[in-house]
Parts: sequence; C-alpha cells; structure tokens
Amino acid sequence: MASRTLLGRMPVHSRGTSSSRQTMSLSLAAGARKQQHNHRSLATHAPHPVNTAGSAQHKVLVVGGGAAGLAVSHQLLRSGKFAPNEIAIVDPAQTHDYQPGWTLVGAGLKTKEELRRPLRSLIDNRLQFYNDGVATFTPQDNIVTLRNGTEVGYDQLVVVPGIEIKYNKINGLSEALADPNIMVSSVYGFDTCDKVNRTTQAFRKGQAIFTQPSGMVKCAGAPQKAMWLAVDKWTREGVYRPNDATSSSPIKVTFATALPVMFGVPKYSQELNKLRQQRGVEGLFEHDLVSIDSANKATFARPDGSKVTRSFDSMHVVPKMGPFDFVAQSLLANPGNGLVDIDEKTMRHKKFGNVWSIGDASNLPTSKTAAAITAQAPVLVDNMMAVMAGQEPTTVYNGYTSCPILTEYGKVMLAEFKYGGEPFETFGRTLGLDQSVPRRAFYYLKKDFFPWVYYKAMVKGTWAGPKGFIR
Ligand code: UQ1
Repeated sequence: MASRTLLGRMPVHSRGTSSSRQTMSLSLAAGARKQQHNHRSLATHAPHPVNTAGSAQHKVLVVGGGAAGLAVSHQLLRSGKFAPNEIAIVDPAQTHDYQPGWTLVGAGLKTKEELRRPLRSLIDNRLQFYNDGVATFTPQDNIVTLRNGTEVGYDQLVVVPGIEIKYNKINGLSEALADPNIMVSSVYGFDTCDKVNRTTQAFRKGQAIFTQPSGMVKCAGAPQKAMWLAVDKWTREGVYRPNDATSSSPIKVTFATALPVMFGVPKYSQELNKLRQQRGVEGLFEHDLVSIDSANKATFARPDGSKVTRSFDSMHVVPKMGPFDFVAQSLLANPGNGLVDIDEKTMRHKKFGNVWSIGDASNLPTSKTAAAITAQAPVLVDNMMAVMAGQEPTTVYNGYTSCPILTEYGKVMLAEFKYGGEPFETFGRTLGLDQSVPRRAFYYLKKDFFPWVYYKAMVKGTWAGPKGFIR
C-alpha cells in the first residue's frame, strides 16, 4: 500500500432525508411486487408453501449488514450500474459494531459505545433495507423468506450473515459471564467485552487462564491478544513477575488452547511461542474448554477423549462459534461445516451460480477477519458484475487475511498471510520490514487507523485494505 493512499481522498457522501428514503422505498416496493408477480407466474413447478405477508424483487439481495454486507453493497452501488432499491440488505440488527475493536475495549483503550453505530445510519438511502432476519433460503426458486413471511426474490444473492457465538456449547459459560461476581469474561461479545477490563483491573493474585476453543473462530489471534495485554498490565503493576512466574509471582498465567500451537501460521507461531516462554506463561496445548464447573473450576477435553480439570481464579473464555442454523440447514451449506459453500478463488457458490459469499459465513479456507473482507469484497463484486454481464468470473482471491496481534500495550505483530499459511506482508513488500517483529507503528494502525478507515471508508465501499482506497 502506497502511503499516499492513506491520505485525503475521503469520499463525499450525500444522503437524502429519511422521509425521502421512505417515499422512495414505498413506491419501489410497489413496483417490486409487480415484478415478483411476473416472476412467480413464470414458475413451472409448485413453489414451497407461501406466506403472503408480502413480496419483493431485487437485482442483488445481500443477507447481512456486517463488515462484508456493507462493503459489498456499497461497492456495487458505487459501480453506478444500479438504480435505487435494486440492491437490498437484510439484517435484523439495530446496531453495527466494529468488532475488531473489542480487544481494545477489553484492554481499557476504547469504550464499546464509541465502536457502535445505528445500522440504518450506515446504509445508503439508495439501498433497500429489510430490518428482519432470514427464515429460509430457497435458492432453486431464487427466493429468500424473511422471518415476517415476506418473500424476497433476487437475481443475485450475497450470503454474508457472519457466524453465531454459541455460548451454550460450553457448560456454565453464559451464567459465569452474566454474573458480575465471577471472574470470567470474554472480548467476543458486546455485553461482555468491558467485563474483561474490569476483571483484569480487579485481579491481583491467583491463577489466570486464557482459552481458545476447537472449531471455527473469528480472529484466531484475539484469544491471545486478550492475554498479552493483561500480562503486560499485571507486569507493570508488579503483580505478575514473568521471570519468576512459577514461584513467587502473585499471578500465574496459563494459555489453554485446543490447538497444538500458538497460531496457525508457523512464522508467527514461532515468535509467539518465544514470547510465551520469555513471559513465563504456561502453555496447555490441545486443551479444549468444555465446562465451567464452578466459580473456580474448569474442565478441558483432550484429543484422546480424556478430561482435565483445572482451578482458576480468573478466566478469559473464547466461546465456540458456528454457522447460523438458517445457513447450516439450507441448500447453500457445505455438508461438512455448515458454511456457505463457495469457490475459494471466485467467491461464487459451487452449486448455485447466482449465489455468492465472503467473510465469516463462507467456507473460504482462510482466517476469519475484517481484514480478509477488505480483500474478498472487491473479488466478489468484480465476479458478480461479470456474471451479470454474461461473462465468466475471472478475478481471483489469494486467501489474504491479517491478524494484528497486540503483544503488549504499544506493540503489534502484524500477521498477514494468504492461502497455505504463507506470509504475505504489505510492509514486507513495500518497506522490507519483518512483520513478525512487534512494532509501535503497527499498534497505531490497529488502535487508531483501522477503526477510523473502517467507518470512514470500508463500510462505504471505498477501502480495499492493503490495496488502499478505491472509488
Ligand atoms: C485493514 O484494512 C483493516 O480494515 C480496516 C483491518 O482492520 C480490521 C486490519 O486489521 C488490516 C490488517 C487491514 C489491512 C490493511 C493494511 C494497510 C495492512
């Protein structure tokens, strides 16, 4: 990324009033109903049971108003090829969170409120917004049925609802998180990310455990970011002594991960394991938290089927995650993992040629991060536009993803890699830096620049990550 692209060139965004938005969407909804009628009368076989709560038709229907949904919708809109309301977004949420910032909330560096926006405020007036969830996909008929019964037809479908945090897959976790007197917290939710900071502040003595589960997670580095920041704080305050961690240190720290290594990419994993050893942190590898038995006891499953119970006084837990049921139980899902089954190069569904996905909900074999979406969204948009124009999808995604790993207050290791766990470093290519070395400049990228550029440009469709600003 040329540094020039980081400067200026901020998009000027004009918005209609909310009343003009309403009038427009009402008149278009009426037009859309007519189209929908035509669409249905052309059907050659009996459709699935119809709830006649309403219907509509769009050129592009985007399921999900998260990082991926907003980036894709606005990039499509900016192509200039769509009339108002030809693109629609479906999402039941009232709010949108900059989730990569939740580790910073856990560290006391930001408030969760400053990372949150009303979702509606992030959606251009020229996009139709269905503020509702999806009940079912019927891709053989090009229909998405909303929870309120509305049937929405589409030419192209983008499925980007993210993945669900499944708190109840670890026994006792929901109860422990909800109880302010139990020292269990998690940066993985809006409700609990600030409890992480309160817990870290209050903890002065005893055994701290930081967990990482088996199975899919978003941002595989976050489990240890939470740990490195707490370790740094406790060290500065004199309650953790890294060089004497097993004997006289008031606090002892354990990283209990279901993985056999610190991180999935060998280059960064090696450096992180060195940090772990230097900092006196016990590594419990292949330990998968399955239950919180009491305020002080936790049980882990081992690969051989055995169980290990450990005492803790404070614990940071990363819950299990997985696809939403409405995705996993649909024809769009990969039968193995329940994620949207797309081609790893083009983002196009393997069976339904007018269905697309990226981000956490997709089965792309790369790490699930907002940074990955910066690279995936333009590929999806290019290829979908090609298909809409009757051409073949030829733009290819190389698997780019990134994980800015906070290793202490003031330093970040900027892991960037592509398919195959191969490092693909922006500042390695441009400046010759080794990004496995934690640096102050990367810390400011993570803490200040990325949150800024996210709301300023990425959700508006004008940011392509390492490629800089796009029109
Ligand atoms: C990025 O663009 C981005 O989005 C705003 C992030 O925040 C979630 C990131 O963590 C990263 C690494 C990028 C990639 C951009 C550069 C300049 C490396």
